[in-house]
Amino acid sequence: MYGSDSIPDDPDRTAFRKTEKYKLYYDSTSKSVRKKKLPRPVDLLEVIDFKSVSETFARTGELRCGVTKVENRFDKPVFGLDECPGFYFIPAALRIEEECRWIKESLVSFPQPPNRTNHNAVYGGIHNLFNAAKNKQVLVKEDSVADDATFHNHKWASSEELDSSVNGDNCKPVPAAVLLRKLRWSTLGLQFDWSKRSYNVSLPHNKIPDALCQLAKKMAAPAMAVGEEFQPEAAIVNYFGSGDMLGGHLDDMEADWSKPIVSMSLGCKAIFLLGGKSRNDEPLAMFLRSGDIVLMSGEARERFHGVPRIFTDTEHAEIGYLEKQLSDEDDICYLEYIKTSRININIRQVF
Ligand SMILES: O=C(O)CCC(=O)C(=O)O
Repeated sequence: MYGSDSIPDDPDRTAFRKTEKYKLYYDSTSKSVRKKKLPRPVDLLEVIDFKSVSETFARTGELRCGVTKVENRFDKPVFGLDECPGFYFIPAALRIEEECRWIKESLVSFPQPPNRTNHNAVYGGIHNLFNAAKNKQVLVKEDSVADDATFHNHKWASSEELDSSVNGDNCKPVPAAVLLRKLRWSTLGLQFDWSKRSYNVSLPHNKIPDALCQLAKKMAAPAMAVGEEFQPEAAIVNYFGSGDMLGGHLDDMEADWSKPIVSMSLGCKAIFLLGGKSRNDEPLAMFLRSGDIVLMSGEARERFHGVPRIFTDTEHAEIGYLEKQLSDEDDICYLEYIKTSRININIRQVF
């Protein structure tokens, strides 16, 4: 699932996997271990850039071959692809203030129980992870269950408060900063059970926050039938660090595929691959920037898709403008995180 050092040369790799050439590979030509490994340059010429599509369209009214402008009552241009009905791209759909708001919510409130995260399996629900990381705290086992080898009963402690007698070898204190870096997903609304690959409606959950619901309804409009309104019931928040990727997959657990998945990008720029109904269909690659929104509905829902690469270097991440917006002392912690990360919030109607 994550970045590796060399490109495997397997003739049986599917067309989808081959396009994962965009993955982060490091040049390992240097013999010296001390020499910093550099990311291998990758040819980005074939990657569709909807920012430039949008700018060219605004300037000249022209569109690149294969791209269409979708008529809608939306206040931003919405683009589609001739060969992919049901796929919509809304470049710079979010205002900068909205980007910052959803970055903060994704880090502070979305991973809060009863929402589940990838940490649940080992630690149970963890409260206040982001603040604990900001305050350099560590997760320790609660005294009352010191003989229990799991971390399901835990509390935050400062390093000064650490009592080594409570935490045996099995349960070393874990820095919140490490847990934050290892946060891969959180789920909002109806909770998804990854082990069963289905929604488990009996798991405790909160409704999707109202502001996110309203935003998703508005953004979903270009993909909805006239007179119908999108009903956000669940969302998955994906957190990507440098070298992380999301392999080719289908989102097929919702009942009605005519309803779109509303997918919002925040933070560092990424490459998104939109494949076909088989892994053997060669995918199209496109850039996803902070503030872009993608809708996948109808036929597009049957297509494999994935994210092989995020760009965390200053030149390619394209989030310099967030530095100004998050320059207050209270916001620096968000900036530090997002400078080398990407967050994706994808919102779904389940039934
Ligand atoms: O990160 C993205 O843009 C895509 C996320 C996605 O495909 C998923 O969560 O199923």
